[in-house]
Amino acid sequence: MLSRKLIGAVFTLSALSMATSISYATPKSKSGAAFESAPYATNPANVKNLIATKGPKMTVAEFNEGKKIFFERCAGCHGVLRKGATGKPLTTDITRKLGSTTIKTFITYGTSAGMPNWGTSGQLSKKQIDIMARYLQHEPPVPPEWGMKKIKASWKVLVPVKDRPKKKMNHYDINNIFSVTLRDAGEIALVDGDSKKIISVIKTGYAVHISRLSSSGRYLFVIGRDAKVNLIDLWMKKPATVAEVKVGLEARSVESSKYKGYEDKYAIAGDYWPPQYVIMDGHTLKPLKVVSTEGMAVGTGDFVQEARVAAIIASHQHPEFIVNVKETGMVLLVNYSDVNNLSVTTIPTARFLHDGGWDRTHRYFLTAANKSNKIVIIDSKKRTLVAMDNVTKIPHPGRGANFIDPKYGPVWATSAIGNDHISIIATDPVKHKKYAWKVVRVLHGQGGGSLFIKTNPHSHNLWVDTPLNPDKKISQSVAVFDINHLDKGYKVLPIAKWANLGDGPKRVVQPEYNKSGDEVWFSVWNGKTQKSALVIVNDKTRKLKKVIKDKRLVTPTGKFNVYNTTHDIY
Ligand code: DHE
Repeated sequence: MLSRKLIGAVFTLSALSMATSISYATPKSKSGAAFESAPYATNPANVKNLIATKGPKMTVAEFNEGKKIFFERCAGCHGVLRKGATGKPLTTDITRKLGSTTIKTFITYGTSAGMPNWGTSGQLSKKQIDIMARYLQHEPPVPPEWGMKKIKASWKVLVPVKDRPKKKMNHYDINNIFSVTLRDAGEIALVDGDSKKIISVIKTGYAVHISRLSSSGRYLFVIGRDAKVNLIDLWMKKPATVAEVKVGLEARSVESSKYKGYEDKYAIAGDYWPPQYVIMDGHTLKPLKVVSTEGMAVGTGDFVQEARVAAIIASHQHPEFIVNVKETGMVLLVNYSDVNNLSVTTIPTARFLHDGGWDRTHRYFLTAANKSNKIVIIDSKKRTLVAMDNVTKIPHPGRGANFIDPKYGPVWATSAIGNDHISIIATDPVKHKKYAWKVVRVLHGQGGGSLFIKTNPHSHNLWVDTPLNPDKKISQSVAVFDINHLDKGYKVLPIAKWANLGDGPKRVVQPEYNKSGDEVWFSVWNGKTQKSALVIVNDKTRKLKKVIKDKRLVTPTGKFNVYNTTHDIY
């Protein structure tokens, strides 16, 4: 029986991924591979082979298989150049010293530092492990670049601006539409929050990742892991894609300009590969500027080629996008007032920046440097670093949760992947100065493996998911705290049980509120060939309100309510 607290445990996603896509092997044991090991969208066939004479012998066919396995299983953690990120570096100076036998042992059994047990879990065969051990002793093949020429060639305007509606042409309250990620289908579902009916299912990029809204709430931006951006017009009778572009080979983030005077004007997408961000026209996705994020790492000053772009958030204080560069630990404030002559403020923080969100005033950006176990706080008005708080372990806030703590005033909260901690940081430097930017409370949730935490200004509930916890009871339920009585602990709601779906991992992921803040929606994320659902809870009574089941809801994960996402309410 696994410990409920699981301090220091490794939480993994690929067991689910494996079950959700035909291209993955079926796992035979526990939680499997690391969270970061979602398959890279980069097509290994396009990556040049570098079979070095110094590595152990292997055929071209074996090398190609090694490359495919590496991109599907390993690149997320170790990086495509194998310089290390959340996983250890695997460059040939290291791997050749380790030798085939030791590498095989690591791959087979995993390590306590987080390396999954690919062999004993049955996800890689002995033959595949032997190939991988030899493959890693050859130079890492580098995926191609994806510069402006290729970006432009991929750009399509399907409905020109002049042919788009002049006013909203449908009867939906578009503010209460949810864009639901259908991860393994490469689609999003638009769900009407009022009728709870699916309005349409729209084809997007591969292993689609997040949705964001334009400042007016009219345009929806969706990014796939293959770096394809879809621009969807919610004013159309039946909302559909009006433009698309491929900004790279691997990506996770997209955002739209929100500063006064620039509403809906620009969009930005951040790539994992090539390491770069791309600024686009907000109405057409016309690519305007591509900027590399390669650079020196904070602390060491070492050059990092694979400096991936993690979260991006639009500033409300200046015409700027705030861009997290994961491996260098630099937060970039990219000023778009003159896109031609771009000016960028670079703030050194901590390495492995990942996700984050605003405090309730939308001035301070609180973001996780996850493997550094820190929350970095940026003042977007003064363009400075305010503080870096130590939190444990592997904080993962999503966008975090803002509420008024009865003792400490306005606070922002994050949960964590590596333990049951919910860290609460005070965010009011005016009326609660002595607490500001300090971790004022640590609550204990159901266990580690949490990805998202949520509340709403109209609610006194704080919801904490735990989809990566290896204990099914925990991954299939959600904890809810009463904000006014935080010391009284939490209640558990059996969300997956309520959905009554039959077989499968059925992980409960990402609470999201409706527009009026009286319902909270959860995804019950099952395997690709199994039934999934959306479960809606009455926020006041904490009772089940509705289960949305539909065969089109394939692997639902993130949900983005138009109003809350447009206005950064969380
Ligand atoms: Fe995400 C946000 C990266 C795996 C669901 N994810 C983010 C962001 C980044 C990121 C950088 C912040 C974007 C922003 O705000 O601009 N995610 C990664 C990864 O690198 C990782 C760990 C592995 C990978 O290879 O992709 C990863 N993410 C996942 C999942 O497996 C999840 C749980 C399911 C899925 O759909 O893929 C998942 N990530 C999400 C969601 C958000 C997100 C729902 C947005 C949360 C929000 O409330 O804004």
